[in-house]
Amino acid sequence: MNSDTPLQLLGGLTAQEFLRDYWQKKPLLIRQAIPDFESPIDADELAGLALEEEVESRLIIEHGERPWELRRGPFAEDAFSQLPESEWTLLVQAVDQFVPEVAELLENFRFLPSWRIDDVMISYAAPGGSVGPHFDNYDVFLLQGHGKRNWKIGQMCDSDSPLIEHADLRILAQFEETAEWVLEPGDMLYLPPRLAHCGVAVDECMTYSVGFRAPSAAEVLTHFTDFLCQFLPNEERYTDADAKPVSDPHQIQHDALDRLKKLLAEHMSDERLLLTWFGQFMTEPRYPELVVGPELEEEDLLDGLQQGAILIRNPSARLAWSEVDDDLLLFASGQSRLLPGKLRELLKMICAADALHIDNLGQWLADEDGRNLLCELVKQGSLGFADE
Ligand SMILES: [Mn+2]
Repeated sequence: MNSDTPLQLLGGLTAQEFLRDYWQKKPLLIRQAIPDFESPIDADELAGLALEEEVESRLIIEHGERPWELRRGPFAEDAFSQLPESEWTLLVQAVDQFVPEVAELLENFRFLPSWRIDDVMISYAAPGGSVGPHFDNYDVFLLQGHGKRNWKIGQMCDSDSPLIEHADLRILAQFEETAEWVLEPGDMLYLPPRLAHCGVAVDECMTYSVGFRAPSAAEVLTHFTDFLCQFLPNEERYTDADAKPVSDPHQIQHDALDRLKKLLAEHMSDERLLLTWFGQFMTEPRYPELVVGPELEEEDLLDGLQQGAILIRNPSARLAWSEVDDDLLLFASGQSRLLPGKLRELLKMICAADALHIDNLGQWLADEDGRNLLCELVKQGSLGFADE
């Protein structure tokens, strides 16, 4: 995609302008980001998903058994008939993994790295429904799918911002309103991380939230060091072959710190390992149990493709690629694979294509490494055969 093309989704801004002026910085309201948008699923279908075991869902009832009552799914079929007329919200996580038409919406966000995108959450609210004023630690695009929602935005928050007392929900005790809009279907609001916001359903409405992944500094350090340590032998230790006689044996001298800093820097600056860890971490599936594949022989894969079978990405899988020196790394659902540079176009196609078949795979099926890679990805569950 050309970053100089004005995008309807961004209200006529180019990707470059949006990233420079708004992304992670300030909110942006876009009227008719997707003109005449019609929600690909309706309230009943969303409620149906909330009955499923593998789907994460929540109900928030403002005046329930206690204020802001939270109920977690999966729900029983009669759960919705017993709700009040107004002031409740049903939230369903990662609908893009279960409804292909919802996953297609993400095509609009190709100006951002796909590995930064987390999921599409859909909320349905009865009139007056809200989840309370709160902030999130990640970027979000709020696309109005159906009905109208009133959005208010407020102050920038952090972990010291006062919250109301609640066991499960992080609702702000203070909200300093700075702007307010009513969003109609197709309108979209972008919010940077930590900006207070509060959306209240004007009439019954549905809102799509495209959320992003950003590991916390604590997660980066914990997980990367855990990953690194697998490669560090026990005999590799603090060393001081350069030690000098000490005047006070009880004092820790600063030269000890210098040796530690050197030890840390040596390992932390290994770019190949850092990239490998990061790619694996960012492609970890939200639901790993949904990324499983069959036993498969390369021959059977070839036969299948030759008979017209189509391979598609498992909607629960996450894929990304990168390069190290002359080699390539493919990250697939939390695993990494070092591959020869000649496979570059195949990797790009696997990550981007909606469908892989005999016509677009063509030459790659004649390549042993290419064939092997496709077979491994099917066995791992990242790619699967489309149902005919
Ligand atoms: Mn939010």
